[in-house]
Amino acid sequence: MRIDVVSIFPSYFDGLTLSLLGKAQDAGILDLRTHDLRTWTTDRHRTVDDTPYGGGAGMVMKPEPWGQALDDLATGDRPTIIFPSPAGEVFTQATARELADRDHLVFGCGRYEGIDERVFDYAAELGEVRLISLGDYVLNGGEVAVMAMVEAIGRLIPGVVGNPESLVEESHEDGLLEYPSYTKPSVWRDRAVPEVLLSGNHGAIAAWRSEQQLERTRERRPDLLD
Ligand code: 6GU
Repeated sequence: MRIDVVSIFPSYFDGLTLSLLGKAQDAGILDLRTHDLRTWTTDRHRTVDDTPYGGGAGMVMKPEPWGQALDDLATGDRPTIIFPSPAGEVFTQATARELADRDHLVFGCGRYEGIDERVFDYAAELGEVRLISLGDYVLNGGEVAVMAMVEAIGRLIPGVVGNPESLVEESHEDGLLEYPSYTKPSVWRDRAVPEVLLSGNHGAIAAWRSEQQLERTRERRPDLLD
């Protein structure tokens, strides 16, 4: 899979060279390229923003650098073009699964009060456009949101996570929260590991874990059970 990320702070994404996603890039499974939006400016000050038409607080990202960037990165293969935005659809594990199936993703990180609206319309001529939010709170820009999305998507690409079985027993994969985990010692600071996990009875362990998943989901995330 190829992923392009356009940002005025490309060094945010240095962290994605660490750990499993770094290994996936070394192995050629993931081709992740980060780009500085200012590369596509033409003026001496490399300007990416301007005042909003109609007035109001803050600055708006100019359309021209984004147009040039998209022309260079969405070259005929009709990628999925994702703009992180608190005004977008909410990102879930289902979104991650859907996007992990694509060959080419382009992420455009907005800053300031946002990107000139015409950019989204133009991008739709080059690929499938998605505005995606991490949730109902506001970040200063799309970079941190894109890091989260790239990690959630990247780990679903076959071969990125060494043991594919560890993918299926996680929170959200079956619509429920994950069951609790324990390791040695069996008693720690007067707290014992639940007896059933030491029993060797695999049927009883599976039943206990399912019960724990349901109970936790009911308690912490009742919205997932609706
Ligand atoms: Cl995707 N962007 C910004 N700026 N804020 C957010 C977000 C995205 N998701 C939640 N808050």
